[in-house]
Amino acid sequence: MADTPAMYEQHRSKEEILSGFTTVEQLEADTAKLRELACAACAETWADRSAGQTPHCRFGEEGICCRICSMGPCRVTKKAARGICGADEHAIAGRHYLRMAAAGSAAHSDHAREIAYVLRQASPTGSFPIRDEEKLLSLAAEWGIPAAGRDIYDVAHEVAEAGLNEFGKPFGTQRFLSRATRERQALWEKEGLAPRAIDREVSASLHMTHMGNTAEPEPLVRQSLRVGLADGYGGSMISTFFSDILFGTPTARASEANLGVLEAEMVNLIVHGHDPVFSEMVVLAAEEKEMADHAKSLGAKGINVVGLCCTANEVAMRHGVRMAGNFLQQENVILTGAAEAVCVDVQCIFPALGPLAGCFHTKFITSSPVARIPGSIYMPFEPDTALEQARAIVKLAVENFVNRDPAKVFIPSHKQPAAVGYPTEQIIRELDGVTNSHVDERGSYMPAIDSIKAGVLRGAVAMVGCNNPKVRPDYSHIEIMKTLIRSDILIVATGCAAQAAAKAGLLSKDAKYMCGAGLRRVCELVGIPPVLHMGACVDISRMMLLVNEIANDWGVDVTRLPIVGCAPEWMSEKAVAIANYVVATGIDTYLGIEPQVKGSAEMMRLITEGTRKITGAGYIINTDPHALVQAMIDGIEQKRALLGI
Ligand code: SF4
Ligand code: MSK
Repeated sequence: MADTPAMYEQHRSKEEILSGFTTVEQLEADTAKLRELACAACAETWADRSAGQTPHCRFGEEGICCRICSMGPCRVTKKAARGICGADEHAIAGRHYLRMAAAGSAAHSDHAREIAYVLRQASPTGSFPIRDEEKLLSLAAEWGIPAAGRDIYDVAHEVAEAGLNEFGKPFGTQRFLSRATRERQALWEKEGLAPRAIDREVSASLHMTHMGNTAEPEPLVRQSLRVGLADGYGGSMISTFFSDILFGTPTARASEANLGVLEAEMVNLIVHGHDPVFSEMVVLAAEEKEMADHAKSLGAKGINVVGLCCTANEVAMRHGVRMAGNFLQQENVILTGAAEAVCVDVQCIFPALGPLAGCFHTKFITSSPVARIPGSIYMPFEPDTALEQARAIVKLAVENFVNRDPAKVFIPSHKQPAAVGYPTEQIIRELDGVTNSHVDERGSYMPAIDSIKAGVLRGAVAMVGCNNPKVRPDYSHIEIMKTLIRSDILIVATGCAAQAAAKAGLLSKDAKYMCGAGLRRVCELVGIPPVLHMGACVDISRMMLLVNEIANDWGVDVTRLPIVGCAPEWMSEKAVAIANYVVATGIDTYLGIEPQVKGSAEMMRLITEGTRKITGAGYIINTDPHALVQAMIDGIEQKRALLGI
């Protein structure tokens, strides 16, 4: 693997190492070149369409346009302060905000449900055996499901059913709430935020926002927190646990990132989306010798599977599969002219990929009834026949190699080494390697806590979220992360934020040379990069486990920890659900894109200050990344001062 700092240190100076990191300007130059090729191929990209959509409609931007019923659409203006039914700007913006949170929670949770059904069908001889028995048995014990003397698959099926019941159970709240600190659980109970069945919370959100229902903003914000929690401690957490049971809990491993991972002489097959059930099978099928032989018989040197967006995170942290990029890089992959197939499952897939693939030889394959896209080859993926279907997809890609037009190929050379796969279990393992002190049998975060108390580390930031054309793509992510690590603040990252870090080299262990002296010492002692890759966007649930466990080990409430969240380039409804469960967990959340509620002063007050009275945390919003990161550092220092450290 390329990420061997000791080797670099022998041969290269710190300056040489630092000059090898890919800059945002280099990323932008690669994209500009690919856009020229798009023009030549008569294709358009998100940048063209974004120009066509700018300036955005002010009413939509501020959240004060309502089309919830057919008396509308109604817009709030100086002349008309209320919609036809009498809803004011606070009701309209509040309802939209809750609907975004509910849709995000539904998306993550439906992804989880699919995985639960696959676990329900797991068998030792089928496409989906159990790969992490230990995690299965510990979850069975946690959920009171007997395992002694039983076939492991019987246990797995009962755990899957228990998980499925979390979606629609008529009584009680989410099982995984018990993973939060006792203080949080009590607070959620007291404030009426503890989420009931996942589907119930999504459904209740849609009901509340139906015409003629809640018009008061605070209950809408409270329900946003609750439906967010149904995602964070329901859908997303179920997805993460069940994926680990089925595909193995990730461990630290080497990967590489950016468009330079595409290979000119190989069949390039790109997996994109979120659901590991699909991408795991494609990765396995592509590893079969017959497939490689077939590729060679057609003149390719082999098959190169790479990931995009959150699928990249999933397959990188379980297989070391390399990562071609994040959300706004999805079109670039096709524009290289070297993508034989782009196979997608669900979420964050541009419908633009259909027509774009048509300008090149690329086969664009959709696999889920949830994401049907014009211009694609639709191959609905079934767990029973998953491996055969994955083989068919790989074969399609391989046989498309001969259709590649060498005159259209341009693969930018930039790529960076990345150490990926740091779930809580791996972080604990790394810390246990430094000390023998144990709080309990799972190991301890005390080395990290002690470093924070001593000021060697000032704190930690969870960097999450997407790209958004409203800001310079990846610039906010990368600038903010570089400033944080320079300031001795450790980062955990997921989703497209983690991909941005990977493209800039911040997931490599060499990134310690960009850190302040304290963080660099920790990185060297523990043997970790300064930005720890925790997975896909559903894996923000892993971050919640981490923060709650740290709070327990430290013995303080989550709100008092010098730990914050940041989504500088967020765009999706899932991000709204996430931001709500992060705030509900007591973690201040710094946003670089304004939520679309600006037209309501009351909603702005509620999401920045009002939630503080309920959960102890809120949003801090600033579209200038430099101001945002400074606010974050100030916020962390303020929390340190309150702790007296
Ligand atoms: Fe207009 Fe009220 Fe209908 Fe919304 S719910 S479209 S504000 S009449
Ligand atoms: S893929 S939700 S753009 S992180 Fe999870 Fe990236 Fe955001 Fe999609």
